[in-house]
Amino acid sequence: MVLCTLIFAILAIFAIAKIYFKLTTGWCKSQTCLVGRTALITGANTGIGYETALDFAKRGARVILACRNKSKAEEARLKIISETGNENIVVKIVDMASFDSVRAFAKEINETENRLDILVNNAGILNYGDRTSQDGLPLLIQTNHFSGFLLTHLLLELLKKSAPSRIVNVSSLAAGLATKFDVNRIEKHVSDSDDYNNSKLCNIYFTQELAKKLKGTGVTVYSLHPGVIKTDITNNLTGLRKVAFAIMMNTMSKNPEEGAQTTIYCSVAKGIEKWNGELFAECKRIETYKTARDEGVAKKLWEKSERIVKL
Ligand SMILES: NC(=O)c1ccc[n+]([C@@H]2O[C@H](COP(=O)([O-])OP(=O)(O)OC[C@H]3O[C@@H](n4cnc5c(N)ncnc54)[C@H](OP(=O)(O)O)[C@@H]3O)[C@@H](O)[C@H]2O)c1
Ligand SMILES: *[C@@H]1O[C@H](CO)[C@@H](O)[C@H](O)[C@H]1NC(C)=O
Ligand SMILES: *[C@@H]1O[C@H](CO)[C@@H](O)[C@H](O)[C@H]1NC(C)=O
Ligand SMILES: *[C@@H]1O[C@H](CO)[C@@H](O)[C@H](O)[C@H]1NC(C)=O
Ligand SMILES: *[C@@H]1O[C@H](CO)[C@@H](O)[C@H](O)[C@H]1NC(C)=O
Ligand SMILES: *[C@H]1O[C@H](CO)[C@@H](O)[C@H](O)[C@H]1NC(C)=O
Repeated sequence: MVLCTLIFAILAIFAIAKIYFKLTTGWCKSQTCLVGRTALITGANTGIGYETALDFAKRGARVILACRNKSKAEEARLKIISETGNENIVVKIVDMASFDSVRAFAKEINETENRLDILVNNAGILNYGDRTSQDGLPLLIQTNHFSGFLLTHLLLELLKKSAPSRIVNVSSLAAGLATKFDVNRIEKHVSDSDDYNNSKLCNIYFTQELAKKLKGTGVTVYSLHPGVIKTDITNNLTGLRKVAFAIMMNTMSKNPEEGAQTTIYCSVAKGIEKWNGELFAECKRIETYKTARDEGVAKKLWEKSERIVKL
């Protein structure tokens, strides 16, 4: 009897949480048309990135799916074309775990595309153990921060040429939990969980500093936290973290379409330029996390990242 009541209570809490999250999900209502515009999304073959690409395709954009796996990306491309009728969808291969790959990719985009109106830095991983990349950095930090930093720099000229244009950086709630972030040690592995949180804090700091540097160019930049979304990102977890995330993902989480709304909002909503450099959630600007308020750290992270990616 007691057990039944307990189980019922737990289920009720999950149900209430789910309803709460459904009701508070922000939807991007912008009607912005993207005909004649080009958008590039990293990690666009699945999850939030796929839904973002699908939305841009519906708006008529030329959409570049920047992915590491050709067969997965081709499959996504065909799905988007069949769902939207927009045939202007292209696949370009980039591995965000390798600076060489990012450089080669950016070079090709710069040489072959006439314009770039929207860059969405979305690709990210949650768990890769303590693996080191071929560039000698923790794989997670490189994928989630340094490669996006490098890619954004290499595409800036094209973005400026296409102004008004936007850069959108998909961060996470986890950035707010990065209380032990040490900018002097960002290139060092701590633990999967710390590395993820730190990398997502880097996304926010990078956005702030970039916004300052881009003042007056017509290029604006935003970071956001998408919420908790059921995607492939937790596939690789093990042990307790797997169980914890599975419970979270299967109870209170959003679906990828819901999860993509704030990314879409930051990419297309009119009149948000006054919030250049700021953080968004549920299609609204929010106060940035306490962990992300040190301008000195933002500046230092920038300088350090420049050195590490060899700009
Ligand atoms: N899901 C959530 O609850 C949540 C919450 C907060 C923030 N986010 C952020 O949202 C973003 C998208 O995540 P998601 O949940 O949509 O995850 P996902 O379904 O796992 O998608 C991640 C995408 O990134 C790609 N990717 C990973 N490593 C890459 C690499 N080295 N080179 C190129 N592409 C790579 C993946 O490609 P493959 O398919 O080839 O692996 C995939 O397309 C991430 O930045 C994540 O941190 C997610
Ligand atoms: C790409 O994805 C497919 C389908 O999931 C998989 O079979 C293949 O091994 C992947 N290729 C690479 C190079 O990772
Ligand atoms: C991009 O291409 C232009 C010419 O199309 C060239 O002048 C410029 O140096 C290139 N920039 C980068 C970063 O490769
Ligand atoms: C999962 O993590 C292991 C290392 O822990 C790595 O070898 C593997 O490539 C990862 N796979 C995915 C899909 O993230
Ligand atoms: C990182 O963030 C997650 C939530 O995404 C949290 O559960 C975890 O405790 C944080 N890790 C650390 C080391 O603070
Ligand atoms: C922006 O966010 C994306 C996705 O999390 C990440 O891959 C990229 O490195 C970030 N860019 C910077 C410069 O932090």
